[in-house]
Amino acid sequence: MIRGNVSKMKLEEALLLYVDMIEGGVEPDKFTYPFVLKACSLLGACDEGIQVHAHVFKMGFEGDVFVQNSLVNMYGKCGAINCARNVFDKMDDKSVASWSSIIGAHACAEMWHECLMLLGEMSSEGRCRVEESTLVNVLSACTHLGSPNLGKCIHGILLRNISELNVVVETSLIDMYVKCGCLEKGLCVFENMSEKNIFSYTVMISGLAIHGHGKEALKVFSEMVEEGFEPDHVVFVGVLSACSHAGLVDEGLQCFKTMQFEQKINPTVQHYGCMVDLLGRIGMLKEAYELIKSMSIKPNDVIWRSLLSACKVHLNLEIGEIAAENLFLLNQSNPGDYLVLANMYAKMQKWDDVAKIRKKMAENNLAQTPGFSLIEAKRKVYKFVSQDRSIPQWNTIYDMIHQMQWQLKFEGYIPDTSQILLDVEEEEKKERLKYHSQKLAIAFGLIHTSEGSPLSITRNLRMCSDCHTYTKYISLIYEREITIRDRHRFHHFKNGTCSCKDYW
Ligand SMILES: *[C@@H]1O[C@H](CO)[C@@H](O)[C@H](O)[C@H]1NC(C)=O
Ligand SMILES: *[C@@H]1O[C@H](CO)[C@@H](O)[C@H](O)[C@H]1NC(C)=O
Ligand SMILES: *[C@@H]1O[C@H](CO)[C@@H](O)[C@H](O)[C@H]1NC(C)=O
Ligand SMILES: *[C@@H]1O[C@H](CO)[C@@H](O)[C@H](O)[C@H]1NC(C)=O
Ligand SMILES: CC(=O)N[C@H]1CO[C@H](CO)[C@@H](O)[C@@H]1O
Repeated sequence: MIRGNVSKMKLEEALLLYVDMIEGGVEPDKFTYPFVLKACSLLGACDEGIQVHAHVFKMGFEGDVFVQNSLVNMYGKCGAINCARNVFDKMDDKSVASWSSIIGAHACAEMWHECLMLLGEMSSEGRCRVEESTLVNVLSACTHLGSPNLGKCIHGILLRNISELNVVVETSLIDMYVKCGCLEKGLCVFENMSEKNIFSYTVMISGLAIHGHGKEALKVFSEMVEEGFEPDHVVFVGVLSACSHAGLVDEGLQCFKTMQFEQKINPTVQHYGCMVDLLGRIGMLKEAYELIKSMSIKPNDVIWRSLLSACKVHLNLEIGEIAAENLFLLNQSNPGDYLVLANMYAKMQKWDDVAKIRKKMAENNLAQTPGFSLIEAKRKVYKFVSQDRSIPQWNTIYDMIHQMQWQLKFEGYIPDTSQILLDVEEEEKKERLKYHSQKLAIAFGLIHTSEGSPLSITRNLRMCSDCHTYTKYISLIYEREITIRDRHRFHHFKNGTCSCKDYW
């Protein structure tokens, strides 16, 4: 009965049955506990789980591998990672399921490095047979760490070990590939799937969106509808953000209508966020502001932030100030927001206002987050911080930057100094622009990778428009494909153009 109730998700009832059983003097056996613990784990009931653990100990089942696995699972789901680890470390006979449980527990706690370490330990103990569920957890570790090479290894293990991958595993593979920058590989897995569900479509559509392939995302979406899947609100977030990343205004507006009036889905704050982004990027700032005013729910800080940054791109101080005011009512802790506004004032030469904002930041104890870029070369990851000249190979990088500068000038590149906030001479501004972290990373990449090989860079902040233009020229002059990932999306530079088509 306990098992039956657990499988029907009547979890509290299952626990009460267990209590009845104890009170009625019926002695549990080792088959009782996995179900009782599963109920605790699904309920996230850590305190009850600990009590059941005590019973397990008193009854003498603490050495049973099934009970131990259930304990590891339960502690993992409850977020008690140390307790999970304790049980696991004391196990004499670890089964495949035990490894799955402990890896799953670390995945729940978002301890991604540990997931990968455990997979390594597991295979070094000769446990080569792996469960799909374990690998799904490890795949999400790769996704979070942005490591496509490890992800490819896992894909290899899967292909060698499992004759037919199920739809859940394939969907995690797609998610891993697209988020690690390998869109082509993700598409390959997607197209090869024998069975797709709404999650696979959603993952593929959002993947195409972050890579700026709006038209393709819409194509996959219509394929999904033709296959008879009911689109839900999550898919629409993907579709709308695809339109926004690719500047497809008409399509985006159309989808937003379809969603509300045909699918009867009430827009959430995320849908509005995409629409504000879409209208804002293309310069329809009034329309974006009107949309916010018409919202049936309260706009959050994300929405105002996206309007503010659109106002910065299109230099509209009037709406920008409204956006900033509303934003600061909701959130005063993000230095980037102040800088966006200060930037607009700087562009308009309103240095007094710039100073006011700097003062406000100082009062709120907010410092500008330094921009950094990471680049992988020679199997190592190198970090570059903007304006940081204390790096070991500074001289070679300095020479390279100057060589690049010459070539760029020759091709017609003009530095865009409008983003520099300081009230200093034009020459000084140009000098600062040269040493943005992304440029340092590119210079390093050009020196230390073989000719023609692609460069892949991850950065913490959004790219400035000068770095964007600069990288387009570099991809043309040096014939390199350059992929830049920031917190929101990917930019693929090739032959002088960027996949974002300058909407970003
Ligand atoms: C759940 O437990 C109740 C008793 O509390 C029992 O009547 C019912 O049949 C159980 N449900 C299942 C699906 O086993
Ligand atoms: C696609 O599936 C076929 C057979 O089902 C297989 O031979 C091929 O290697 C798969 N391609 C990819 C990229 O997975
Ligand atoms: C403010 O914004 C930052 C950055 O987006 C976020 O991390 C933080 O949680 C927000 N704070 C509030 C109170 O919403
Ligand atoms: C690069 O772009 C130019 C036009 O901008 C085009 O003529 C040329 O064929 C492109 N080269 C490659 C390799 O795609
Ligand atoms: C059961 C099985 O096929 N196991 C294989 C899984 O993949 C690893 C790594 O390639 C092999 O060593 C195992 O033999």
